[in-house]
Amino acid sequence: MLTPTDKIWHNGRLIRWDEATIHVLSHVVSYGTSVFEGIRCYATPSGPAVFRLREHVRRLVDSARIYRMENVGFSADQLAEGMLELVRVNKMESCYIRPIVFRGYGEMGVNPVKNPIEVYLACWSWGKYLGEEALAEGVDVCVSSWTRIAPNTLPALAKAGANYMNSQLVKMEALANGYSEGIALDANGYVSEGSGENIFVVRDGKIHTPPLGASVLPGITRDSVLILARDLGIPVVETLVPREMLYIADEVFFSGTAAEITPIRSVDRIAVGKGRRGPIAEKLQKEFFAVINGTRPDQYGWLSPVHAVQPAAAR
Ligand code: PPE
Repeated sequence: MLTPTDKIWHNGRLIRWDEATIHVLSHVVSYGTSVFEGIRCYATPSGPAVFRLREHVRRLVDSARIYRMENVGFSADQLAEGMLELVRVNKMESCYIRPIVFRGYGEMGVNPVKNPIEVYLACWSWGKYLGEEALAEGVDVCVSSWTRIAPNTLPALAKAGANYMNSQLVKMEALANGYSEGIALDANGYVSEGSGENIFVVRDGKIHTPPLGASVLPGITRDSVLILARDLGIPVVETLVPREMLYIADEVFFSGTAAEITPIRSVDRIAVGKGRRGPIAEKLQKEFFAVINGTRPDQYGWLSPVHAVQPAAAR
């Protein structure tokens, strides 16, 4: 169960957790009119720091724009500052941050534009997404019988609430059949992504990941993996991945804010490689965790400290 924090940010104002309620006839409830983000704040030796805050805010603004919410009422800087303030007032060392932009209460009917845009920022403590052992041991997954949202239906580059009805079908089917997660194929039958993760496939030392045209969310962890792999000198390509590549791969792994970098040890009960975490996933995890835990200098500028850094003279 969700453990409440003190405050939630609503349209620029901090309100109590229990006050953050909406009317049942808000546009979002009937029509799914929302875009959102998922961001992690990590405990580092110099205090809590938000991972790739700018990139997440940018994707939120992009998602809103795709749905013709051209002005959400707050600038990217205001939203970013709102999140840092939220983590501060809730006194969190680490947490998951969930900004949500949606169409609220006003008019009924499919046309959303007369309904007010509401912006909420919330945070809470969120542990390991696919189970405690997943990061070290890997997870057992299946290819879903559900197809990922297709081009010209729901735009995959937007992180919209409605997309997650598709993700829920994928996830529920996987769990019902005894798997941790499902992988959806795109409308052309190529590998797309997990219900809440991007996917990577390794063969002969080279990493493959589906391109943005394969109905994937442009994952920020995905981008981080591409950068880390490049800097480790591991060849990586964004390319169409046929389903059967999953069965003959040396390694397969997921990336996501919640899932971080999670190895996959079997697909459809076929062992991936040796049936456990592979060396490339392990190497990338090591790099990734060194950055987010702040045990290595933040060479990419990926961490936004929650507490303002004191100028040297004031220390
Ligand atoms: N694809 C999907 C469909 C997706 O939902 C996520 C994030 C990703 C890829 C990875 O994107 P990124 O987080 O930017 O690296 N899924 C979020 C939702 C989890 C949830 O259950 O809610 C997340 O990981 O925060």
